[in-house]
Amino acid sequence: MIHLLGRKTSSNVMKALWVLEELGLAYDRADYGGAFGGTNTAEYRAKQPVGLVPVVEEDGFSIFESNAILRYLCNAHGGERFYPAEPRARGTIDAWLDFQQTVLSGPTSTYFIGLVRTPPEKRDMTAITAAIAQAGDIWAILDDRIAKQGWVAADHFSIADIAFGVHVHRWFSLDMPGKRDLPNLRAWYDRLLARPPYGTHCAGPLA
Ligand SMILES: N[C@@H](CCC(=O)N[C@@H](CS)C(=O)NCC(=O)O)C(=O)O
Repeated sequence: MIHLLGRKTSSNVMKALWVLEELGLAYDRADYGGAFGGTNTAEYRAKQPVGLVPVVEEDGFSIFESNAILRYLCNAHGGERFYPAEPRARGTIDAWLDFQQTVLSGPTSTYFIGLVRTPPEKRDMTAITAAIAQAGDIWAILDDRIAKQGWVAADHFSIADIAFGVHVHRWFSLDMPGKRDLPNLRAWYDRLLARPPYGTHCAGPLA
């Protein structure tokens, strides 16, 4: 049995939920992080050294970092259709997974936490406005790729779509000044919405 540790409002936990459902795996989930706490214990830190979510456990093995979890679950449970073994196909998906973590996650966190989890009087609107512009430039790169091949890293759905997809719902749901008009990105978001795990776990009300 697979155990997912992490609150379901976390974008990184959503990635794990989404791939678990796409793979048709049996799992349970326990609330950790945010208001639930539980991440400062020695036991939890042994699984995630800085106390973030998510963590996945299976038969005494545990793994952290959401994109590593995506890779592990596909590797361990027959997910080659979402994460091919062929070195170039895999390398391209890995590059976009790293790009999501290193380039996209900074600005998306700034505008999401700023607008959804911070009271209006405490918002740093200068930082939020800059993050919206920065994220718009990154989403425009995705818009261009999607126009050419339909998906983020390949001509089919892959775990790179999961890594970016959890953030695109927030982009389209938030009423933000200066948001770029990106029709191919919107069409891809609509295709993600047609996938049941995305609608169930990743496209609910923002919280
Ligand atoms: N690079 C890590 C980032 C994990 C992360 O930042 N998780 C956030 C939620 S999205 C978190 O744990 N925040 C503190 C909390 O929920 O207590 C990953 O992809 O797993």
